[in-house]
Amino acid sequence: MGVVNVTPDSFSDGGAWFTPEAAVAHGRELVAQGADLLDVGGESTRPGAERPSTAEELRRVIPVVEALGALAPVSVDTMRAEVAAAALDAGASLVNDVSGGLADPEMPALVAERAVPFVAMHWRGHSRTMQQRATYDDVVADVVRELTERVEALVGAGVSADAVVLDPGFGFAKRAEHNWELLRRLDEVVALGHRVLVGTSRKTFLGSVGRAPEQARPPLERDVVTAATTVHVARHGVWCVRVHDVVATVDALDVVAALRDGPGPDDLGTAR
Ligand code: PMM
Repeated sequence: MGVVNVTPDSFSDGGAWFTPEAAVAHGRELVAQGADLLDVGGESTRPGAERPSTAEELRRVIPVVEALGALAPVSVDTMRAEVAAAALDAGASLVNDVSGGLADPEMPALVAERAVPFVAMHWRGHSRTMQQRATYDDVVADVVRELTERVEALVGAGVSADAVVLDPGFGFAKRAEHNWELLRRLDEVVALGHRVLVGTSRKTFLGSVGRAPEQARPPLERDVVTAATTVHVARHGVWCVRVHDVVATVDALDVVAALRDGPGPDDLGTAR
């Protein structure tokens, strides 16, 4: 899943694709590089971010979904049922809600009615205050329990269990040690039996891995460490990775496929 952020303030690619033309061109490039799915979002969820109005979010997202939906499967990254409905009408085929249906009480019914896949991420509150909620007894057990509660609520609202994709929510109300523990014990999330989506791409905990805080990698220099996490999670049975750098991700997934299946038919072992 390639990320198309139509936002002025995302932490990872802050404003680079803010005009509809730039966002569509970027999405086109990600598909050419091998993305199977494009995630179009109009609200930044970086820690501390303020929310755009619904009208502004619609203005950002809908023209881009319309243009890219003709080219590839598109998911809409939104916490608002009204935006999700308009995006589905404009050609999106999946809803990615970082609040797992908690932010907008209308969301579960909409997803049930439209019968589309729904990514329910682990979430404990909006970005402005979420890092204050990063307290856990056992982060993996707590995330698994809270995701299970979301599945029950969604299914109770009429969403098919098969349509629910789960995401542990890397970086959302999580400190670095929480993110690493979730990666280490990802099997416990996969064991819930749903498809799993992982979004580690360019997150802060990858900036500082192996380095002193003052040497931390800035967001645009986190694609190699992101690809390393992709190898790990792909080997633990995740269905999808949400990433900014599709080229590095395809390379990482080729390594995983070669480890699993052997090298491809073109590799005669003569090159080196
Ligand atoms: N992370 C961001 C935005 N949307 N959606 C899902 N399902 N999982 C994530 O981890 C996730 C997401 C924030 O990253 P960005 O600002 O780089 O898009």
